[in-house]
Amino acid sequence: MIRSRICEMLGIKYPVFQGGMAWVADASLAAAVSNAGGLGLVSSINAGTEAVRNEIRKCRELTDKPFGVNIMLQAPNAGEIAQMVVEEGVKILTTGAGSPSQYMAMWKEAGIKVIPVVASVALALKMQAAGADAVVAEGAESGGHVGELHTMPLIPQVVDALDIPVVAAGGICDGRGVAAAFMLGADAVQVGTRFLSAEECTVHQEYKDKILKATDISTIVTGKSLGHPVRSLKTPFSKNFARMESDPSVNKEDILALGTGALRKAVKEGDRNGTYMAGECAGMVKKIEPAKDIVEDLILGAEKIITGFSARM
Ligand code: TUI
Repeated sequence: MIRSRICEMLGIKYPVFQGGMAWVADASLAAAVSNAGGLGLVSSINAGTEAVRNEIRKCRELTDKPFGVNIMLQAPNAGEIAQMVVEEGVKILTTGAGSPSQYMAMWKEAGIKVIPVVASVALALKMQAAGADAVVAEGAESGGHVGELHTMPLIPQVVDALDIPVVAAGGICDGRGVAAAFMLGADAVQVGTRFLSAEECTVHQEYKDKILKATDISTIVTGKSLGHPVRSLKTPFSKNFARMESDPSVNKEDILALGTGALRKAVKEGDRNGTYMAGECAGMVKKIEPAKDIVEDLILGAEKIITGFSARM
């Protein structure tokens, strides 16, 4: 069975993290992934700090297995969330979209395993020096907020630079991706897009339908001109967003206003003016199934490839 030092560190059966997807990763999904032997993550992006506290408490009722919280550092309430997770006795944290340096001492003091998401070797090194227990190195194939490097060159460069475990993310969707991540030197994988199709994922049906219909060329990165590049499904809305961005006569405030609240609208309402964040592997997601089947498919699929591998002639 595929196991790594991350499994011992976190007390999980399989080295599979579920991405802490904003608005999406609630107690229902996180508990299902943890119950399946992976690491479920509850997102800090929800209807405010108290709503996140509630999801953490709900998750604890739904699973007795380890789970974590993902903190989106660019959120206005990130500082409040950083405190709240300590109060709630959360044991595992991942962070995204920035550097969590200012919170590290508080979290380490509380005995929390801290696993920042990084998109470059420089930040990975900084996080290791600051006391991170592992990092998630996320390539730009992923959905949502993206960095510049892609998974294939990012993972080995981060692995070579660090001593702590590296979790590979970005474009990993089935056993082939998991096997590849291990070949690149990763100790675990983080998977987001595939879990959008989990039965326990509570996103609007329209979101799931759009993922199931996606092909290889269904995503687009917008927001680069605003300093927030985000990968999402191509829709009339996201294509219009891209057009406005490249039009010098449109001012930045108007573009920003268009994007505000758009992820929530997609997740909760299936709104056509929503942002349907998804990774490049959305085209590989073909059915709705229990989170347990997804976790097992990822692991068993990888094992089959690794044990039976010989080069195709
Ligand atoms: O954070 C993510 N993915 C996200 S966050 C998010 S929430 C959102 N909602 C509405 C609009 C936009 C976003 C959706 N998806 N992934 C982790 C990640 N972190 N990817 C890349 C990074 C990253 C990039 C630059 C981390 C640090 C960094 O530089 C930090 C520094 O200060 O050097």
